[in-house]
This record gives sequence, structure tokens and C-alpha cells, in this order.
Amino acid sequence: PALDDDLVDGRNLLVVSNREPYQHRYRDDGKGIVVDEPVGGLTAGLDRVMQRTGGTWVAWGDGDADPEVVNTANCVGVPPDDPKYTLKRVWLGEQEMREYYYGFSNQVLWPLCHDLVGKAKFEGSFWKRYQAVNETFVDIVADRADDDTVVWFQDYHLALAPRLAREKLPKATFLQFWHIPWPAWDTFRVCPQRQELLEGLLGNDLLGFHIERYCQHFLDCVENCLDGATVDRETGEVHYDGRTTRVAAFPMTVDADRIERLSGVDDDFWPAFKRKHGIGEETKVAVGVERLDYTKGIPERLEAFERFWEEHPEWQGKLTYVQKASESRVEIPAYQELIGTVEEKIAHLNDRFGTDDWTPVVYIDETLPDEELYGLYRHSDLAVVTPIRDGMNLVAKEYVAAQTDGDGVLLLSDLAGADESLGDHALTVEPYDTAAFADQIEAALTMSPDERTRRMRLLREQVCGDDLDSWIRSLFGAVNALGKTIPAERNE
Ligand code: GDG
Repeated sequence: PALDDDLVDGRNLLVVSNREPYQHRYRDDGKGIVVDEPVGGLTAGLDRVMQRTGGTWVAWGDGDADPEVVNTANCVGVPPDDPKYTLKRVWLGEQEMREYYYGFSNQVLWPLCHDLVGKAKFEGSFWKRYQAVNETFVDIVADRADDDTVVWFQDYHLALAPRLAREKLPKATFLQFWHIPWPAWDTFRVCPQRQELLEGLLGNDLLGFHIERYCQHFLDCVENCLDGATVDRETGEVHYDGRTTRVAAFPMTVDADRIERLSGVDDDFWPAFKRKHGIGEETKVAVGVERLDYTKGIPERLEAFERFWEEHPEWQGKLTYVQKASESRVEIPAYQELIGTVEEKIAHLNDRFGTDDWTPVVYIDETLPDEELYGLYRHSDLAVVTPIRDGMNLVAKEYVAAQTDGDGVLLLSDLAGADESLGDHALTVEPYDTAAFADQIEAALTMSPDERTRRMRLLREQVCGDDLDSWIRSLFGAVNALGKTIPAERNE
């Protein structure tokens, strides 16, 4: 069903995120401006909502031509061809990008929340800039919102904003969705700014995570860190500083129908893809799709493939692993190192096992259009989704949605949020246990057709029939119910 127009009970909607839904760029030939539109995923889903409800979306304008198309208030109507809502752009300079985005957001909060404290760089300048940029976003929110506005903050770039905004707009409704894990207290306590971060997030009326475990971790942190906070585990409510925040899990879904449809639009895709990458017609294909991020477990996975081909030489020449990887956050040294490690490892595997007719690992570093990505999912015999920590991992769900023939096998790390709903029917992998991981690759390849279709059918029951609108609807259902849940015995 479509989203209702009264999604926010007749109030105004204001979305605040780091990334913008439309980005204006100068064409490479210098002749004019192009607009990058959101494709798939959350930005596209939210864009659809905004097109229906109207309102304002506040985001960092990082396209080189963005400043040219805005009015004097830095606003532009979007979609550009037929404007339905306002995109308000925030400008961030070099220093701000370095310290707020690549600094505190991606070198403190990202590793901390993924339990990789050793990778965190707690630099004072990062924190100061993170505070300042959160204030900048909030000034804009305060200008454009009133008591009747529902403000939706996205993700870990804006942890301080809700509390700051609450000071200016005590009666507005604030919600936030945190897309990455929330770590256990023993990890989170390492962070010098733990108290400010928790207090910032408790400015929200509703705070959403992908799974219940992250909610419980968050509540543990609140109990341990904030004097005077009380936590009700039954309702997920935190009472602190005279107000209440509800913490709840909203596992994100994917647009299964769209993925299914697009996965099959081009009949020639698969033979052409195989030819292009030198993959034999009979060769089985395993696929991995991710940003090049150290949380995604790519080097660990390549180790497992090496072990697999070593121990199962009968599969040399018969299975190709396709690694689709997009460069990400390359300004950060740990990400540059990762690119080096992955490229070396792949070269080593291809050198060690490859033959004239067979390349063990095919590396694709370009961004594929949705149809090709979904086609790749559809035809791959297995998907290897083995992060060492991941909030949800949408690739796992997308693979299942694209499996219209229903005989692919999903190998899934038990450290991804997606394991909660898919773990029972996927083949579970512990990404650091190389020997067991290699065994699971073999188990996937030798699984009987009946077992493969049985598992995929059960996985598809979890994933199909959903779209992103159902996720958004459940979040807003919770927003509209805020303050209305009175226990029965007191409801006389
Ligand atoms: C964060 C959290 C959480 C990738 N390559 C191409 C392409 N993609 C798309 C995939 C998928 C998305 O990128 C990646 O999403 P993930 O969920 O796997 O991972 P993160 O980027 O780390 O996202 C994560 C998510 O937020 C949502 O809350 O699940 O845990 O870390 O949708 O399809 N899309 C296209 N071409 C590519 O080459 N078209």
C-alpha cells in the first residue's frame, strides 16, 4: 500500500541528513550542469515520501555546481523538473569536511560503533568541529521548523543536533534513525565524549536502531553513563532531564518488487557479463558487493577463498568470485591501506591459482547501474556477505529479493544486523574463522538443489512483499503513537 498523506498526522516534515538527495555537478566537458538523482536505497525512499508530503530536506551541498542553482536562501526546489519540496543546502568548507566528516563522524563514531576502537582517532579538533557543524545544521532547522514540525535526523553525523534543536524548539517532534550498530557499554565508555553524545541523542522523542540488540546496548550505556536517567526496558523509554525518549528497533527493508523487476529486464545481461569478465559459461559465480570499508570483512573473505581453493582443488577453474567494490572515504588512511590490502590479496590469489582460461577473483571497482547489480545478484550461485560488523547490510536482503529462480545460497556473517532475520536460513559464517568459512563455501557449492530452494524460499518469505515504504510507515506509526501508550490499569 502507498504511504498515506497523513504520515505525520498533518504536521510538517523536515528531514536532516549529511547526504543530499539531489546533487548538481558540472559536466565533464564543462558544458552545463547535470543532476545526480537518488537511485534505490534510503535516499530514494525518503525522496518519495517528501515528494508526497512536501516540506524541507536539509543536507550538505557537496556537488560542485550546487551553489550555482540555489536561491539566496541556499534553497532549490526538487525534483528539479517538477519541484515538490525544498532542498536546503548547507555549505561545509575543507576544514569542516576534514574534521567533522572524515574526522569525528568517520574516524571516531564509525570505528567505535563497529567495535573497532583501535582504529579510532580521538582528536580534540574533530570533536570541536563536530559540535560546530551540528550547531550549523540546528540553526537551519530552527529557522524552518515550529512546534508543529516533525524533524527526522539521519544517522551518526548528527548525534548532537536533537538536543541542541530541542533547546530552541521544545515542543517540536524529533526522531532519529541510527543506521550503524550501537556498541556495548564497555566499548562505548572508551569515548571521551560519551556523555554529550548520549545526551544529544536523548533530545529525540524517538530513536530507532536496526535491531533490538543495539537498542539494549544503547539503554545499557544510558544507565551506566547518565546519572539520574531511568530506563524502562519493557517500553524502551528513557526518562532523563525532564523528558522521555522512546528507543525501538525498526529493521530496514528493501524495495523487493523493484529489485525483482529490474533484475530481469535484460535477458542478455548474464552471458554478456560473463564474456566481458572472462568467466566461463559453466563456471559457478560467487558475489560480494560493498563499499571498500574495513567493516565489510573483505580481506578475511579473500583468506577464506584462498583456503577453499587450497583444500578443494577440484573447485579450481570451476568457481569465480566476483568482488564488486566501490572506493569510499579514501581521504582516511585506514581506507587507503584497505584498498592496497585488497588489491594485493586479489593479485596474489589470481597469480597463485589462475590459469589461461580461469581468473579466480574478478574485481569490479566501477559503480554498476541498479539493473546490472540486481542482474548480478539474480544469476550468482552464491552471495558472500561476511562483514566483521554491520548495522544491517542491505546487500544480503537485495540478493534474496533478486533470487527469482530461488536457488542461490546466501552466506551471511553472524555479525551483520541482517543475521537477526535471515540467519536461520542462510549459511552462517564467522568471518574470522577461516577454516570454517572455507567449509561453508564448499557446503554452499555442494548443497542439494532441494535444500537450496528450501532455504531460499524461507529467506524470500522474510524479504519479499516488503518495500521501503513499509519501514517508513512503521517508524512514523511509532512517532504518531508517542505519548499515547498509557498502561491499561491507569487508563480508567
Ligand atoms: C549503512 C550501514 C545499513 C553498492 N554498490 C553498488 C550499489 N551498492 C548499494 C547496494 C546497497 C548499498 O549500496 C550498500 O548498503 P549496505 O547496507 O550494504 O551498507 P552501507 O553502505 O555500509 O550502509 C548498513 C545501511 O546503512 C542502511 O541503514 O544496512 O549496515 O553500514 O543498497 O545495493 N548500488 C548500485 N551499484 C553499485 O555498484 N546501483
